[in-house]
Amino acid sequence: MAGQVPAKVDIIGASSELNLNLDHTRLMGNPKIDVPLAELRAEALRALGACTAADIDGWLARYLGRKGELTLALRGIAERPADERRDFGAAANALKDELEAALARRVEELGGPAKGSVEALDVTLPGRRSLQGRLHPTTRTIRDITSAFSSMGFQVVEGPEVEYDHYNFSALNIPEDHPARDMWDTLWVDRADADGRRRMLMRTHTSPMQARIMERQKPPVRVVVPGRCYRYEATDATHEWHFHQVEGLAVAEGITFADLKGTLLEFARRIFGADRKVRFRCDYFPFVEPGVDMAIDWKGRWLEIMGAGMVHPRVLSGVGYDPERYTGFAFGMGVERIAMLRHGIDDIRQFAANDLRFLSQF
Ligand code: FA5
Repeated sequence: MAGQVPAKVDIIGASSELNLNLDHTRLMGNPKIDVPLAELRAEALRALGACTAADIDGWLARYLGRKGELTLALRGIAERPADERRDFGAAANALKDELEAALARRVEELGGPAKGSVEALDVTLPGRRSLQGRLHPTTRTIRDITSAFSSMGFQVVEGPEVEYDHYNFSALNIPEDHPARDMWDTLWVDRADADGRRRMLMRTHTSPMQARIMERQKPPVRVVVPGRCYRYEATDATHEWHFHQVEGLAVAEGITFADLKGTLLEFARRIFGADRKVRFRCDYFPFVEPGVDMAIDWKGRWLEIMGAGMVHPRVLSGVGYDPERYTGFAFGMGVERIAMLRHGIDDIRQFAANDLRFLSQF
């Protein structure tokens, strides 16, 4: 083979001034530099002459595109022997200029750049931004809340949204026919037991996880439970029929109401800042004693964000804990309400409206 290759190759053509001393045998072996430029030139010009307007983009990609043959040759300059680099580089760049000029002439001959062709592209225009997804404000708020509690030593667990009547009500000291059930009307699952009773529902709060966790774990317990809840109720600016809560539960020996208050004040400081006003008030929940609710100042009034209290002895004994030995506190907070307070959102229905004008602000 080597004998058939002329030692001196006119790679640009007889009309060109760039006649280089190139030994083709030295171009072999590396795909980046294994490029006989003269052949490449002849082939590229022949192909260009045969191009229709529809073929131009393909031609451009094949010879001058990012992975085009001439582009690869240019990239291979650095890998050539030092004494050839300058001449080879000059030759390859001259060929590039020649092919670009030939391309421009051919495009003219064919009646100008086709719509959408590379020639029609103005590379000086700013690029189009690709759309980037982001977390829903509810998800971000849940993460902020759970990480505040994680740093205070709470584990994060999740539970089922379709729940047994037992965990949603009975295990929380709300027996059947107890008037407190009216506080949480919900959607029932159409699945009756042998007595014809419907025992499964969309959980009305995350509190059912209190009993589920305590049944499985001995004290000490320190968990937070984020999740979705459902209620059969009319919607307005601060009420949705489905929303999220984060439940909290801490049970051990010697836990007092001061621990509850201290933990919740620290949470409020981390999420809303030290200056935001917080209000505690007595409230009634059948599964705590005493019970409170916590509100944050919002547009000159108070927005309730959670219920809380000391776990009721009947709930503790129901899961096999000794209420004489163990005490604990629990709380359940509304995630969307917390996001409203943090970001100045005035209507809770925005969270599920799926409106990008709202969502892209977070
Ligand atoms: C409960 O759900 C109790 N499980 C909370 C609790 C847990 C008390 C542990 C004691 C111990 P309540 O129904 O008040 O309580 O709801 C708690 C929070 O969820 C409210 O303060 C509010 O922030 C949010 N929330 C309640 N209903 C809605 C609703 N319809 N839309 C949006 N957020 C709501």
